Amino acid sequence: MPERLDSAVEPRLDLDPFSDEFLSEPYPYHERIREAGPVVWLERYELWATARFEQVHATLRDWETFCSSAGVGLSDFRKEAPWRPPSIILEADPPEHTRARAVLTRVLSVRAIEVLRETFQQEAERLVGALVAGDQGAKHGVRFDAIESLAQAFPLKVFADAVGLPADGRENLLAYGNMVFNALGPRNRLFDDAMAQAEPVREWIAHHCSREILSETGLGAQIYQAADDGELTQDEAALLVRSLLSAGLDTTVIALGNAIYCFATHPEQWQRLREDPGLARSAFDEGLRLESPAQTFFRTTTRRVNLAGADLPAHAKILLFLGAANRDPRRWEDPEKFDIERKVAGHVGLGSGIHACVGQSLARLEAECLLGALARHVAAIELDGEPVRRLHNTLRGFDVLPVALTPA
Ligand code: OVV
Repeated sequence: MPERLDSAVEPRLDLDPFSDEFLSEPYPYHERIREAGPVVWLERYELWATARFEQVHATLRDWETFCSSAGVGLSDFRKEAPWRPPSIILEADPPEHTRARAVLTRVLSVRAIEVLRETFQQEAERLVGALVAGDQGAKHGVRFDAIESLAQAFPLKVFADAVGLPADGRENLLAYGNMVFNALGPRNRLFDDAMAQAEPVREWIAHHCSREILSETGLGAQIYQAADDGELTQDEAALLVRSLLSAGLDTTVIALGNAIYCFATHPEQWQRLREDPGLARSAFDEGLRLESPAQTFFRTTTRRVNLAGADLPAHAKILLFLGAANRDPRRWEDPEKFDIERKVAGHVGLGSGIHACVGQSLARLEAECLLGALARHVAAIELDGEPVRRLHNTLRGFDVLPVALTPA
């Protein structure tokens, strides 16, 4: 007789998906996990995991069996106290989730967001125009860090304005977003460093969730309006503003940085975008598929369940490798190819099901405006030095991305 039930579990892998080695170059590890089986047991964390598209997708969609209210990170909220009061949308299940989700779905709908398009477009033109004009004269190319000057600068202006935040201190959203997503992983060095960096801004964040701080017309005010209309309590409104501040900035910064990296390393795809800037929106999604900003999320089983032959007990954590599912050759032709004309709809870079990214229209609008402006004003974009990767428990992206642009 085996000593423990789980000793019979196959296949077992002794990988640490939150080690520097794994996070620096995850794709060969993803392949090992995907090819070991549809569902594997990660010994290090005593945890189930799946890296195949079919199982990741099915798990995301079955919220009754794979719940979010025990946390969507490694930590089980039923066993460990969360580092902050749980999100009422991310870390909740129906019926509680439904009410919060309805408010953000409305406030962030394609139609509601459309009023921001002109402002976003003007800001993208202004930002790209200024960069391309350059200080040193543009003839020999313009060199800068695309993370700071594009991927951060644009959302820090347009997203924070859209929410209704004052100009002062908005860069605090970066350290906070970094913390929120790192906290989904184990309490390793990345977690501790992120916490140390975020500690000084936590009070600022809490203060900027309050009604008095936010402009009267922004997305934050619209959430408080839902509270006035009886859909939420005032405290719930503050927590939903906190969700915007947690998940709305760092994610798009990383996604835009990754898209620029993909183009800088695939010049022929840049030329395709230049020929047809209308491809900007789906090019952004192709970047989300190939270099998924949110690499992983967890779920927790609510009952015993058989997933593709694996017998999971109730209250078990399962790690979903979204970034690996998005490169599963069972689902994608030439998965490692960056092809802005592929049929990319259906990727799980923004999740799937009831918890799929509620801000995705806003993210896509930002990307469409920024990449569109670049496509019109930039003839060529190349790497101009070694990018510096950010090692992170959840997010995959760059801290520094040196590029050289040739103005159009
Ligand atoms: C890390 C994360 C993702 C999505 C939503 C939230 C946080 C939230 O705070 O609601």
